[in-house]
Amino acid sequence: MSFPEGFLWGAATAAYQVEGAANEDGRGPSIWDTFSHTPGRVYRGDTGDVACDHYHRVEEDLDLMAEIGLKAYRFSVAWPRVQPEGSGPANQKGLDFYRRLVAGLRERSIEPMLTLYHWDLPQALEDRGGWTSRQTSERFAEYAALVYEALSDSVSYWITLNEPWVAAWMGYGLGVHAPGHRNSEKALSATHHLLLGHALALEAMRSSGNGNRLGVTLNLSPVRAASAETADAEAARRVDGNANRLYLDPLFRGSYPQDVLEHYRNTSDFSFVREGDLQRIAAPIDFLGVNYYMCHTIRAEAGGGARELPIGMRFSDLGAETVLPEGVRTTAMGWPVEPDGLTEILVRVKEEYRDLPVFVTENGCAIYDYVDPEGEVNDFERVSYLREHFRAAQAAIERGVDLRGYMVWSLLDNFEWAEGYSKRFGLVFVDYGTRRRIPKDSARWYAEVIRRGDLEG
Ligand code: GBH
Repeated sequence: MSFPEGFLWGAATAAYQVEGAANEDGRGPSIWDTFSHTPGRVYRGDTGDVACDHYHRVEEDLDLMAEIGLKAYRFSVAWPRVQPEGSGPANQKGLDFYRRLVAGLRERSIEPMLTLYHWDLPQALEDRGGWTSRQTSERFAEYAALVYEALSDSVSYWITLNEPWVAAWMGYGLGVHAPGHRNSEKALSATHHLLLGHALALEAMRSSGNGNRLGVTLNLSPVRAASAETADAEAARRVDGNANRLYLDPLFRGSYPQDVLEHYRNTSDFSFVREGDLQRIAAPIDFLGVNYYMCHTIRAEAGGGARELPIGMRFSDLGAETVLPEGVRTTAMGWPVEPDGLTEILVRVKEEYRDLPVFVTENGCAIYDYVDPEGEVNDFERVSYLREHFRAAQAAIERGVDLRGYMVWSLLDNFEWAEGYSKRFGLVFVDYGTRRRIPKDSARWYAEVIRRGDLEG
């Protein structure tokens, strides 16, 4: 079976991970500049100062996209390029970069998909409370309006937020991402203000009235209990509440899940949730973006755990921990490879929440890529990973999911947040000494899939 006609095969990146040029053309500092320049926060002290130098190599990167035959490209706009201080009039030089990028995409018939927020909050706003402040939601809507005014004629797909769970919990709860707070009350308040920011931005963009499609991207993971024990099932339900329902319920049902509110009743009084907020958050979206990487297999926290787990997987405050299911492969991130979870989560959104157009806005894997003596990158593991996940997407389509496109994470190897440059997700290898780009075998394989429109061969 083939993918639907017009299916948007694409690849994704995010501003801070690829652009570099951190101090050019009026860009202000973001929380990720501050965080990455704080010793001990990012592996080996890596920063996004130069990254892939995409800001200066955008023409070359556009040509690479065309070579692969991408039908779509998902990128994010750096808020601190547009508003160096997080408020006030637009910095035209910042907007110009994205105007050039979008024009280059259009020339090559590649559909742009724009994300307004992929975690690079202007530092000036963090200094006033960041996402724990309601003001930030309002500033975000103003920023969205500026970008929309500049690009709504040339960009049809708009994503307000990338992964509010990660921004809130990894940034404000677990402290492993910028701004590095470790406080669940802050993570809950950040969650609400991110969702409110999404709502206000959507209102601002809708009010200029044109036919563009507006949505939001969530990272979603099926959650499975590690055993039939009641304690494990309860722990799995808590993780599902925190990771999935805390975002899906307000967006599609206009309410926070009762069990999650109950779980955190001693952590927060939720006074940041004001009358009318949830109704606004539940305003209809035109599509949902789903970033899928893995399932969570959960057991009740054992205490004195048998092995070290990556910090994010401890799900602080949930009395739960992740286990690696028997016989499951892992990627270089240590994440389990579970393609059927993609089918499951897409079907769940349709059956439990809403049957709406969906995009896989990210999926991909890190492996230990290297350039062989022939100058090639033979990433057959990435090819199998992608093939299996494309099949899982196909299975979801067969089960009635209205899947419109698939963005592979990522076009390029890039700054992998707390892991710095040590983890490579790209279809294209980046030599960080010279910034030379080398398309991997997976890029050629993907080009073939796109050309043929099916997975055979
Ligand atoms: C995406 O995040 C990001 O959007 C992208 O910028 C990034 O480069 C890419 O993935 C690869 O990391 O919470 O640690 O228990 C994905 C983030 C990964 C968060 C899986 C939840 C579950 C493991 N998600 N993670 S953990």
